Amino acid sequence: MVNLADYGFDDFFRSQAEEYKNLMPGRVTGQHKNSYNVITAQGATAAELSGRFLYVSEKDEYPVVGDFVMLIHGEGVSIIHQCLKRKSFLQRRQTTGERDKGSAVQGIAANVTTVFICMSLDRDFNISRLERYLSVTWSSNAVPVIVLTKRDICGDWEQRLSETESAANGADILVTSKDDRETIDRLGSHISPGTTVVFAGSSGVGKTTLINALLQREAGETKEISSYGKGRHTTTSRELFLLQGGGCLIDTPGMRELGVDFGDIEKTFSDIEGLAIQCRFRNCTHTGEPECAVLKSVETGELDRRRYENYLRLRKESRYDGLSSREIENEKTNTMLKDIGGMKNMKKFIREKDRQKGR
Ligand SMILES: Nc1nc2c(ncn2[C@@H]2O[C@H](COP(=O)(O)OP(=O)(O)OP(=O)(O)O)[C@@H](O)[C@H]2O)c(=O)[nH]1
Ligand SMILES: [Mg+2]
Ligand SMILES: [Zn+2]
Repeated sequence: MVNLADYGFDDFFRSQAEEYKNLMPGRVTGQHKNSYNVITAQGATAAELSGRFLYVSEKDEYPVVGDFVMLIHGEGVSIIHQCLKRKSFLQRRQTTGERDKGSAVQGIAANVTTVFICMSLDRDFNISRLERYLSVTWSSNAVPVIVLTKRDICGDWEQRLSETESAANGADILVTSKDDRETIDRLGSHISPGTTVVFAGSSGVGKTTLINALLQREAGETKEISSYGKGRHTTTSRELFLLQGGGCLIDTPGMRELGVDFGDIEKTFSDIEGLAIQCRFRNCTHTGEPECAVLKSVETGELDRRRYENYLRLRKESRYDGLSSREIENEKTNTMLKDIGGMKNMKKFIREKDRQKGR
């Protein structure tokens, strides 16, 4: 018998589940192309979405690892009929190259308490990417913890730690090394019963290695790597594990790029937002207006230029953020017009159409 409470099934989910008298609750532990692995009180089962669910739901409403679902337990395959409301939802925007392949956003994990943002202290180290991960995490409703890995093979790790501290903006930072048990235990102390921690970060930074160490097991494939981010992903799917002392861990394949549509830029860059209060204009964009407190801080060196530029970059990517629905529509129209060659061309195009219609 499995106690679903160990998997984080609490009153929030229980009260939702009570509305479905004939269905059994379970948590998604694995996700494949057309099927899921789900853990229920009766044990692990393979499951598929019901025809009705597929019919009435949008793709981004489909369950992901970490979701609590309501199903009918079958002999072979169980059938999922409902996905319960989420406490948190970590999702990424697909980058431009991927966009045409499917929906614009992709769910990574649901009902996550903490995101361990894993970054290696050697070649993978990149503060701008960290700020990206922080933004996406803050907007998911989970709390970020920065995990710097591979301390053993980085000589000047203290320098990199202090760079990380200046970008963390309040998030906890842990430094680890796979063979240093003390650092692994410190990681474990951030995981408590009932919580769910997802390990995110580039391929090869050591996510699975850390999970194996925490689970004290050999399973979960890791691979020696010679190059980063070249598509040599060792972990190929997301998977949820139960930790002995309580708590759930989710392993994910490294992401090559992380778009920030839902990025909560304000929280990651609250220092810049704080400065902005002193700008002369309330709607200052900090890109050249007179008496701009942000630009002034960049000039005096108080605000790191790299951080300022990354802020502008991320803000531009997530420009729909914080706009009213009407403003979003306007924004999209402007982008569309820009895409086909600007307003002038659009007018020319309309005139040409009118001419053809003989107006
Ligand atoms: N020197 C050193 N090597 C490490 C450390 N942690 C992991 N590695 C090595 O880094 C390589 C990649 O580790 P993985 O755990 O597979 O990395 P991953 O983040 O799970 O990668 P993906 O599954 O592709 O996303 C393996 O060869 C590990 O042995 C560490 O602390 N120190
Ligand atoms: Mg892995
Ligand atoms: Zn300004």
